[in-house]
Amino acid sequence: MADLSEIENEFIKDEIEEFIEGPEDRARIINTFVGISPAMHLIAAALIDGNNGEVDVLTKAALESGTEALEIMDDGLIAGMGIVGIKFRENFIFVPEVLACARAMKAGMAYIEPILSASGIKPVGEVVMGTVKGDLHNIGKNLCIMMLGGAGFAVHDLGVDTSEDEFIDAVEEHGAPLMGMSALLTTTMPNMGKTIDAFIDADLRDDVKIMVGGASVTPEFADDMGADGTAKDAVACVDLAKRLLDELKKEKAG
Ligand code: B12
Repeated sequence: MADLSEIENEFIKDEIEEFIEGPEDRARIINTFVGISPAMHLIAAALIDGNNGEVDVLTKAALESGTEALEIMDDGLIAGMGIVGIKFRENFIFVPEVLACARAMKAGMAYIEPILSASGIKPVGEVVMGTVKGDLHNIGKNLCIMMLGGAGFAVHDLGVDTSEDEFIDAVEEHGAPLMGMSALLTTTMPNMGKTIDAFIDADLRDDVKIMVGGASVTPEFADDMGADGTAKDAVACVDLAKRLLDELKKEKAG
């Protein structure tokens, strides 16, 4: 197993030492950073620092020096975001810091995305995400979208106050196998269930896996309303999305 001492970048090493406490998280993050180039460490460090100007400059320079866009995305931007996600989940940093990191990620992705789409690299999967009808809270949803994007999903963001029909139209339009709904108000949480019922009525429920989330959404609530799963934060949302996609593939194959 890789060891922390094998990582040369002092900033990344300190971040792991100070903030990544769980043994599984630590092993995964160390493995991510061992063996990647010094330039990718610098991009990840600038992203963790929330420095969008630096990410912009370093990403451009890496591309100009011949580094592949995919390598910059995986070993620089996504690797950095992995640490940010855990720091947020464990309450070492809060929404404003995460939003700064998200801006930094965007600065790098502004160079990477056009290259990847021109080269026809397929996303991990298509996801439709939105905050349900009557609800204007979007910070948590946007964090999930950012992490999903970082993990290679193509995300179609329907924004806030999204009606049942808007969810259905978007899933049909993009042929998305996965959908996520967010709700923060006790008065709007039932709209997630109503949207799921609308998918059943439209005979589309078997074609799409549906995840739900928001501070008050429990696994029991998600189950009761007929969702396929919930996750308590943006890191867990990515794991859930991957698991649900796998499940759908197996169901379709069998
Ligand atoms: C910021 C905020 C606002 C902002 C929203 C700005 C914005 N652009 O989002 C503004 C000021 C607009 C606002 C308005 C209101 N708010 Co408000 N708001 C909050 C606050 C302080 C923070 C919410 C937040 O962003 N949390 C941070 C994010 C990162 O966490 P999160 O949303 O839970 O998301 C994480 C997870 O839940 C999960 N997740 C989220 N979505 C999804 C989706 C999927 C698919 C998955 C898998 C996971 C997932 O991952 C996320 C990332 O880690 C909360 C209180 C609190 N501390 O929670 C009140 C709170 C949610 N608001 C509340 C209320 C009452 C209102 C208003 C009705 C107030 C009023 N009287 O006008 C209005 C409603 C407006 C509307 N129609 O929506 C109440 C809700 C009470 C309740 N249980 O119903 C709360 C709890 C405050 C309180 N204690 O009373 N609010």
